Amino acid sequence: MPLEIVRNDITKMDVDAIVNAANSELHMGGGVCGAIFRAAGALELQEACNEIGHCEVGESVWTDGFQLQAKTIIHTVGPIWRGGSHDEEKLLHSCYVHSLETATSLNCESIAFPLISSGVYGYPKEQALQVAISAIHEFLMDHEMLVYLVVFDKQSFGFSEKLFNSIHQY
Ligand code: AR6
Repeated sequence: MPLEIVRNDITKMDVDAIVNAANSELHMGGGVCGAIFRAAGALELQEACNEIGHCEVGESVWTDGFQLQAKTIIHTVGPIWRGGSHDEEKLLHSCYVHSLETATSLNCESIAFPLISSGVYGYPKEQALQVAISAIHEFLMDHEMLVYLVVFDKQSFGFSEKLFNSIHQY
């Protein structure tokens, strides 16, 4: 199956590209963003991000992976959860599609995503997981890529097991 859900630290993933849950200013932040900056080399990565300058919510930009195993970092900006009626789902879906299209244009054969928006940005984890899975599945209908969805915290992993069990029981 070309989509795998794994529990890991995304900075350890041996893939062509990893995705960062970034902010629009492309500044080093906390959460997965902080971990990626630290592992890649914060100064160099921030310099590369500064050259790009900005990324819209639901879109993506890319930089070198610097000291990561992954040769590319795709930075995407998820929506901040504001109750669910402010296009959050559409924008989150777009983050995955945009990042996968960027990876395709860079000839990546493998990519790892964190659960975008599900931390500091407050998107409910179970719903964030469903949006991620459906966007990735849609993309894989007509593209070849090995896609990992990396869940980090125990709660997200629990939801992913539940969701996969319910898929299997269908
Ligand atoms: N590997 C994989 N997943 C991780 C890791 C890791 N090392 N560390 C945390 N997570 P968040 P957001 C999970 O807050 O909600 C930043 O400051 C975490 O458990 O990193 O999109 C940015 O600069 C959660 O499920 O991203 C932005 O300002 C998921 O990653 C803002 O936060 C996403 O949590 C973006 O917020």
